[in-house]
Amino acid sequence: MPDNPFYITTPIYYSNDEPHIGHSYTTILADVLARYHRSIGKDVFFLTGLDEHGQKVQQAAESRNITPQEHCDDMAPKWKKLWEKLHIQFDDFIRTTEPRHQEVVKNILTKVMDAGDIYMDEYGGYYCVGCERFYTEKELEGEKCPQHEKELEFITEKNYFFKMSKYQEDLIEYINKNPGFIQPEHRKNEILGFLRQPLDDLCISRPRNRLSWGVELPFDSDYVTYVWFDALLNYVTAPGYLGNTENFEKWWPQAVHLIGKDILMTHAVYWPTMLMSAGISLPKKIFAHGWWLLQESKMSKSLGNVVDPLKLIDEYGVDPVRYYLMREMVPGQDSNFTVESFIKRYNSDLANDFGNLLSRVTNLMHKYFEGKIPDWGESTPAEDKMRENAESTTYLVNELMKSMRINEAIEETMQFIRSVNKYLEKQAPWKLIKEDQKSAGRVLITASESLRIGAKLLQPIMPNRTQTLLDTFGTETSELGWGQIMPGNKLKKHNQLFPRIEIHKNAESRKAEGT
Ligand code: ME8
Repeated sequence: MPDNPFYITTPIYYSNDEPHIGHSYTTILADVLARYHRSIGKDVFFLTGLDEHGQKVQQAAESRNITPQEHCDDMAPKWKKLWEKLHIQFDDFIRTTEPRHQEVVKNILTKVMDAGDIYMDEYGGYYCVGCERFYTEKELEGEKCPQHEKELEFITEKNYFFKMSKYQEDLIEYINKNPGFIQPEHRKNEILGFLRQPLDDLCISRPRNRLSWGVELPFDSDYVTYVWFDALLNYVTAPGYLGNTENFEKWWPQAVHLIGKDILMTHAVYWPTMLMSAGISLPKKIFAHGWWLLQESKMSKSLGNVVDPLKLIDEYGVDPVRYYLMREMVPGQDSNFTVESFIKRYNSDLANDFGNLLSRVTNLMHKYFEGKIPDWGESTPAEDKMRENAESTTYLVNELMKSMRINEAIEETMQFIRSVNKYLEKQAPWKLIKEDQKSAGRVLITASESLRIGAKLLQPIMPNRTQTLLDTFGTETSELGWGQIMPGNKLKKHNQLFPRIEIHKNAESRKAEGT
């Protein structure tokens, strides 16, 4: 069994809505990390799924005149279909309505109750259905939810509470002792700042007569729990908290939770304190990325500024969408999604730098070497430099991928690809061929090997198109090291890897579609 298991999770998304670009981003990021860790020989467990209980789902079902379960059963395949379209290779897809999960919720609630950490109280607070949580006055801006900017309703009712405050000091100590626990750094500081104020206890129930769509409390059948005391537990359900101790012990200590910054508080404060109370160790890392922003006003006016992942996939293919999302967002900061920047990025990086290079190299080999990869020949300092460059890029990209700096890993790889373009320009094999066929061959195999390595480095991000490139050269090995390409291999025919997107044509077709 490979060492160092790698367990990666996405949030489980609310099943009341259709997936959009933001959900796609987190899930692609998890898939890229999962693929990368598989490629370096780690044993990977990649979990995603759906959060199916709560008021939002109940309301969505009511508005469709169907039961919440019917609504959830209808929505789950839609999410799975998008993930399939985005080539997401998850290992488990959890739904909170599954019996395996509800058993865990009841089990952990019982443990927390037995630890003396749950009590009943009458409570008044501002409830946001969007966030599915109460806000205290000090957290609000006026009477509006800071996330949804909606007026909130003040609700008073008897409910069960979790003594979150009891664990405040332990949590602060844990965060300070484990600097990598909350990432990026500024998010950790945000949480530590928040923890300087006394922590409130957490309302974890709803009376069944107000909300029935949740997990029944094991100690009071008039109440249900939903969303946070339900959903967060999915992360321990899936690896086998109940029923598969060996599996659980293998995966759980390695858990990396990828989330958006909107749910940082619930993951970095609620979740660790719940685990402390239940006597379960904490996950390895919580990584909160920023938001994709859509500038509505500009969107309708500017060129093709439509932000719909499904449409983009249909129009430009999955790999370019994955590439753009991974390249464009600096994790930890917000990013604007516009089709203009997508097209610009596509044309410059993928069509010009990467795809063109493959076409140029293979065209020359078809023209002068009967469509075969030429021999290495004697290397000169220029080839030695390319090799050094490939090796240092590989090293750096590995380091960046391991620390989840995907955008930087991509940029390093693209700089390397640009250096291959420069090498080719400078060596000009199309001129060399006239007097020195061997040297022209040496340049072409060197450029091909560099391209192969570039494709391997980009494979977790663009699994399909990079495979086309690797198939073109017909190398059997999946090794990254220099010198794997086989002289004499016949090139396989390939379509243009990234055909240039013509902006005018595009604008017209969008106009015709009325978008
Ligand atoms: O919060 N930019 O589910 P949710 C980037 N069920 N990421 C975005 C985004 C955007 N504009 N919009 C959404 C829930 N996301 C709970 C989670 S987990 C135990 C329970 C992504 O459907 C991002 O990962 O509202 C964010 O945290 C998540 O979707 C919220 O999904």
